[in-house]
Amino acid sequence: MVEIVPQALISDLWLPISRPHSCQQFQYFAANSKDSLNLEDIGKTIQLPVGKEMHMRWPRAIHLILTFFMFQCSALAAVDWNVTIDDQIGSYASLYPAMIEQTKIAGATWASYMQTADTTIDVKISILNVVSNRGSGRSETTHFLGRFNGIRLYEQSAAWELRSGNDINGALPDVLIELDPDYINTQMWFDPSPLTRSVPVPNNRIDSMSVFLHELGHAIAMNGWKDHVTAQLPSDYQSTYDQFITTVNNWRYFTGPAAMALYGGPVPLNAVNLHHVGNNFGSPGSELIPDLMNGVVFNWGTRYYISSLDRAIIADTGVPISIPEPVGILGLALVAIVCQRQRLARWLPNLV
Ligand SMILES: [Ca+2]
Ligand SMILES: [Ca+2]
Ligand SMILES: [Zn+2]
Repeated sequence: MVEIVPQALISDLWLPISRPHSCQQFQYFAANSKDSLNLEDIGKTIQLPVGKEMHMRWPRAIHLILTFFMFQCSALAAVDWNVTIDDQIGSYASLYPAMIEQTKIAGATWASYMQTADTTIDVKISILNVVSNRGSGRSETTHFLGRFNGIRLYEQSAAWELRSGNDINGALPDVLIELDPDYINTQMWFDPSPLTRSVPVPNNRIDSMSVFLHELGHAIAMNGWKDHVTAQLPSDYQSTYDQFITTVNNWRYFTGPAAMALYGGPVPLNAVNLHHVGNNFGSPGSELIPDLMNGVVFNWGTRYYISSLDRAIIADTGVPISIPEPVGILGLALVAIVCQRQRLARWLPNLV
């Protein structure tokens, strides 16, 4: 089990953007809809205006301390992320350790917010030429939940296994992440310190940890079959994410109750790819461009963290993931103390 420093709660803080980017890396995706959730991200590059200035709300040190103690709760969950590399290009052996370690950390970061079963999520990273020249992430299959109002409902198999411990496809991989060699060669920067995420991300590169967190977000929940243009289902089935996609004035929104409560209303989804939040400046949801699961841009030189909104959306899909409440510092400290005691009680049964 990987020991991680849980920096993800800091995602609720926006760190200052130190410099404007004259050229920003645009990452949006289109996806194919098929019988199982076999979807692929397709992206391209455009120029965007400079991002908004954002500021830290709480002192970073206080959050670091609290997140450390909050993580003690997550230590109760026993998800092992088993990562294998399928290098079809054959020239990336030197990056295997970083890819494996970072995917494990990204998975553990997601799981740290969840109430999970004891299980092993097998992730296969395939390095191969894909049309998008970029990356993608998905579960390998789906789990049938039932028929509601005549529509069959499916969750992604990774979500099912995380919450139930049941592996729907046996020894086959549960999650597939695809990385194009061009994406690796020209875009991705592999963080030499993925636990602390403290080394500056180069100005001309996308942060690898952000990529792995993002792709796992798709694999766990933000995926489906609705057509990206029409928002219509292909047939009488939908994903747990699809069910909350709603159209208002020709814009698509996510209308899960937890996400709406947090956001203050329907959450604008990306007009090009429904599996992401936010749109470009001048369109609904431009303030969501800094979100990990945004569909507009992954800035070079920038780290992305799991946001409260990401967690709320995923909670709406049925994954048992915590959604932060505005409890303040004292409330967080109290939870941290309780969790720390629980953790100690687990490892030192005689303590309490
Ligand atoms: Ca498994
Ligand atoms: Ca499996
Ligand atoms: Zn994506």
